[in-house]
Amino acid sequence: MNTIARTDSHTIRAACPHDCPDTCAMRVTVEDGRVTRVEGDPDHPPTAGVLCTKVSRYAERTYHPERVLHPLKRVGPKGSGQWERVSWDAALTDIAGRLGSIAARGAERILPYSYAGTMGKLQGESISARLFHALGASQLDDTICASAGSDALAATYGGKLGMHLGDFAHAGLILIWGSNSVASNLHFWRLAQDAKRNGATLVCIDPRRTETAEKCHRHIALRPGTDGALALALMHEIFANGWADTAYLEAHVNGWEALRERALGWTPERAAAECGLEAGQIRELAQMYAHTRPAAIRLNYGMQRVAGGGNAVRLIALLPCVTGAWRERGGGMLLSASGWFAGVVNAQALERPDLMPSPAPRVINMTTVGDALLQSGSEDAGPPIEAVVVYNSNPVAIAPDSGKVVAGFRREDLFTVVLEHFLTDTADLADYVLPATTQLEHLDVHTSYGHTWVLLNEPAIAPLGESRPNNAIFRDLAARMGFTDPLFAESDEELLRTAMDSSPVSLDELRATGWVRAPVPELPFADGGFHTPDGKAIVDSPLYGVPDHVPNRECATTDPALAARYPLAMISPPARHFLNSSFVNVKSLRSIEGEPLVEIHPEDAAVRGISEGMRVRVFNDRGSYTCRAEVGARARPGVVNALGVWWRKLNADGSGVNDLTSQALTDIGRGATFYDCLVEVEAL
Ligand SMILES: Nc1nc2c(c(=O)[nH]1)N[C@H]1C(S)=C(S)[C@@H](COP(=O)(O)OP(=O)(O)OC[C@H]3O[C@@H](n4cnc5c(=O)[nH]c(N)nc54)[C@H](O)[C@@H]3O)O[C@H]1N2
Ligand SMILES: Nc1nc2c(c(=O)[nH]1)N[C@H]1C(S)=C(S)[C@@H](COP(=O)(O)OP(=O)(O)OC[C@H]3O[C@@H](n4cnc5c(=O)[nH]c(N)nc54)[C@H](O)[C@@H]3O)O[C@H]1N2
Ligand code: SF4
Ligand SMILES: [Mo]
Repeated sequence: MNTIARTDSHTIRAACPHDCPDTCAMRVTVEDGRVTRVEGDPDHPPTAGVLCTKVSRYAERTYHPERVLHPLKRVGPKGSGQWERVSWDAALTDIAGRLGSIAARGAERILPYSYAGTMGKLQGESISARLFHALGASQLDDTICASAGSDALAATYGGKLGMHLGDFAHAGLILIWGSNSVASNLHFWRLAQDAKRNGATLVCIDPRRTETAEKCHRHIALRPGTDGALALALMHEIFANGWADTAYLEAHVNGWEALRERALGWTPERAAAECGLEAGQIRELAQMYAHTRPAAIRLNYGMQRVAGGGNAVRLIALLPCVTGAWRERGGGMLLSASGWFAGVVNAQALERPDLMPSPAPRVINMTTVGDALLQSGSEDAGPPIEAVVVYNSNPVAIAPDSGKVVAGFRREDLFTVVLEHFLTDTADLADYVLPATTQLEHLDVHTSYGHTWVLLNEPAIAPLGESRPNNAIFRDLAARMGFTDPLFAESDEELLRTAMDSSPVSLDELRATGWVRAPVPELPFADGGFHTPDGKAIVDSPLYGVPDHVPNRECATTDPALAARYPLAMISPPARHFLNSSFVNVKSLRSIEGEPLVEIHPEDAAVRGISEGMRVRVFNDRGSYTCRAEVGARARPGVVNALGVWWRKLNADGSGVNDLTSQALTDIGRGATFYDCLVEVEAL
């Protein structure tokens, strides 16, 4: 029987769709056709029955009175909030016609813009990608979050590979590096607690005194963007004192001598000056890391959102080679586990990049969408962008340098279609808003970047109102644009079979249990075997050379004149009860977060006449952000923390933290540099 037609009380197996390394298995209780409870699956090992506060409120988000439940067409000027309810038929006929006539002049004038609003393989990118590939639309370079770290891992180990999540429980030392795990990686944090109970030492390396930092044994509060220098100084100590595992290096790391040579130039004193730390702290950390076994590193993407993010990830990723930590259960490092899913869920078969014309259409970097829409940056090769189709993302809130992003989306000559659950900052500037289903209303399959299970998400309820899964919308649009090949009409069930066709994970088992572990070796790199051509880790990359510390673009070392005008470094890590800009409109969660705020150290506050709770203006040459000051020790001197990402329209003056951030890119991976940002703060 079709589960969504049932009227009795029953439970559905589902998966959390959000961009979070934990990818929880969920149990959804449905009573009389309505979801009454969303809980963590107690049997799924990483989830262990627990969801975070945000997703425990998923039903509140799904039944939110402000859900967009029928297609909307703009009737007033852009951004005026004047909408007319239209039928699906009218909306899609008009959209197909508009996109078709733009494509007739050159399909690169159309830009699809999507990210990880859902991490589902089916609703994330399948029929959409097929359509835009076949059309020859501009390609989107998906750099907004993780590309510096991803490309750095690929350049070091040949892929996004790391320790098993469960093995952190066996560690004797865990460096939690650029990760507020309590907020953003809760199920790792549980294992770190297990390790702690068994005597492990936890060290947090983060400029901010986060919820995580205050629960660790040590907090190394370095300046933003100086992680590469710290990693080099740790290696300095390990090599200089003869603590390196030269047997491991010799057997499994190409060119390790070049790494030693580079590290020997980074004394703890030199790094301490760069990082804003004491040399003694670095010596002590090096000693701990070299001598505590097993030693694990949980790196997260927070530390790679700076000019030198890629180099820093390469250096930190090599630390377990230098000490041979990979040899032991509980030793090694994890940034992303997604490389383990190659061949497990077939994304190529879903997205069909082979449908693209030759030569391939131009690539637009999603991080510099502001410049791309205004043709104001370096990314202006080719014709102007005349249409944007946004799904699974809220660029007006989350992309850097909002002043330009907003101006771009406000262009009267730009045709914008947004598939959404809510009237977000981006939907507000659309010509059409099309209602999409949530995870409770559609089928999907998930991999994870923090563990190694594949999960199935069965729909629990029928789509609310007139909402439709992304795929249903793109199937209908493709047909109206004349794409009649059956591959544009594959149902979600067929897509699921396509994705799992040649997988080592059985679809039948997945349907029966809801989650299946991908085949990953137990101690993957105990004896080398990295995913590089010769199985050895790489120091001297043909693309990027030997890794080094690359300072922030916006700091006193690189740009003293700028630092004189804007002396405070701003980072904008996620607020615990939001997920990027998702959940900001869920009242119960927003009331926990309060209002947009910036944390500032008491010394920095005092010289500016700022006291606790005061309204302040944070500003630089790109823009300004108005929020409340929180004076205290969460911020280190010289650094302010503006937690994100609030909806612009929920702030009194409509400003957002990304009014301040820059479109400059990382050293590796063309990624965003949200945390490489100088500002000044003044009382209002
Ligand atoms: N609750 C919640 N969970 C989330 C998210 C969310 O928005 N809210 N976002 C999700 C997403 S999209 C991602 S990509 C993942 C990972 O998302 P991340 O953005 O990595 O999330 P955090 O774990 O908060 O890590 C950021 C941490 O890095 C610190 N940091 C900033 N700059 C530096 C630096 O230069 N060096 C070092 N060492 N630390 C620095 C910040 O203070 C913060 O504590 O989390 C996901 N989980
Ligand atoms: N200043 C600053 N900016 C940041 C960051 C930061 O740390 N600081 N973090 C950056 C990072 S790491 C990331 S990953 C990006 C994230 O940026 P985005 O990927 O844009 O993530 P969200 O803001 O969560 O927006 C996702 C949107 O997708 C919608 N959505 C969810 N599911 C579906 C679906 O099935 N169909 C459709 N059509 N829509 C759906 C949601 O309603 C939501 O509005 O933000 C980046 N921006
Ligand atoms: S957001 Fe992360 S921790 Fe929360 S339910 Fe989803 S996967 Fe689990
Ligand atoms: Mo992200």
